[in-house]
Amino acid sequence: MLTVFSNDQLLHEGKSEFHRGQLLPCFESPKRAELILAELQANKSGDIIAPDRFGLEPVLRIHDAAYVEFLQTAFDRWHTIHPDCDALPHTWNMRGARDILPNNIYGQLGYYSCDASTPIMAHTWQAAKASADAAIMAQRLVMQGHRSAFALTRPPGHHATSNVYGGYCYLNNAAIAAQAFLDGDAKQVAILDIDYHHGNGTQIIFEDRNDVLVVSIHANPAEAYPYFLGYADETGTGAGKGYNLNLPLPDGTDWNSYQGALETALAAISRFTPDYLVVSLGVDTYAGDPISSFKLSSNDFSKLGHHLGKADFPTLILMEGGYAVDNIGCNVVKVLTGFEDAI
Ligand code: SP5
Ligand code: ZN
Repeated sequence: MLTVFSNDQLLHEGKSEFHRGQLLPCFESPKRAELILAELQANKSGDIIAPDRFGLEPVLRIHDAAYVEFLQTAFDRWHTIHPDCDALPHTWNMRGARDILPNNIYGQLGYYSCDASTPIMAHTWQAAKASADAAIMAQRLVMQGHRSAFALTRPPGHHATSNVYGGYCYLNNAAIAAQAFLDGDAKQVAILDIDYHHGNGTQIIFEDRNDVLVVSIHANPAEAYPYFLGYADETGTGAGKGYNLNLPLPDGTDWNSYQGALETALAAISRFTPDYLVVSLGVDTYAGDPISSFKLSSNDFSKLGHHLGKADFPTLILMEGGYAVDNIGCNVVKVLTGFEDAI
């Protein structure tokens, strides 16, 4: 499968994230992308090309202009005060309080974020934009007739909303790509999110729309990040009622129970008859993942890829999470190879 990736995506390298009372080295590291690339090359998985630069227009179809400007300038504002560390928020809004943008950088970091595990450093914007460009480039290739393409999007995107970053995500690559299909020749697009964590950003972006079906298989939010969204009773709002499907699964889920959810998800997508399928692929469902609790094996990822290929849609696969770095390349290659073997 053709892969799209820009070396600029490696430039984001957060020092630490706040994790269970401690600042720990970031789980979401450039090494993840390097190891996936190395494994793609070792397996002669297909060409790896750099994306064009697409400007801000496709990003602004999903994200608020003020939020984008904040991301572009936040590090410089922080750096003049704190030259030795990354920007992390420490205060967020609360139920009952007001939706007002504070003036200083500390208040604004809290306003535009949802957690303290997502640092902003010198090159965060450049890398996040390059990651979105990879998604858009791969989207263009699929729209031009490629059966599939893989955008090695890192930093990931599915936790970002139109105006909130978090969960290691700044720009919602899947949402940007889905909108780009609709702004091209598509009438309907499905997003299948198979990261371990619920794609809360993607759900929020599309929950009131019926031109994008969002289906997510993920850990029960009562027990797992992002905690406050991802329950089965969230089916969409307004015109989007019936166009959101959440399939939360318990701790310890293995392929046996995962497969049923995947079949349910793909059946719902087939009924929707999308023009294109966007897959938010996380391999943090792997048994060895350091921050997750599902139990998929490397071989299960081949079966997963096979199901995706058999679904028979023009498909854009985007990278989301996966933190077992020793196995991340192998697991991603298994998905892509399983996909190609099915078509
Ligand atoms: C894109 C993506 O996968 N983002 C995930 C962000 C998760 N961040 C906080 C994780 C807290 C994990 N709890 C640790 C369980 C350790 N066994
Ligand atoms: Zn994840």
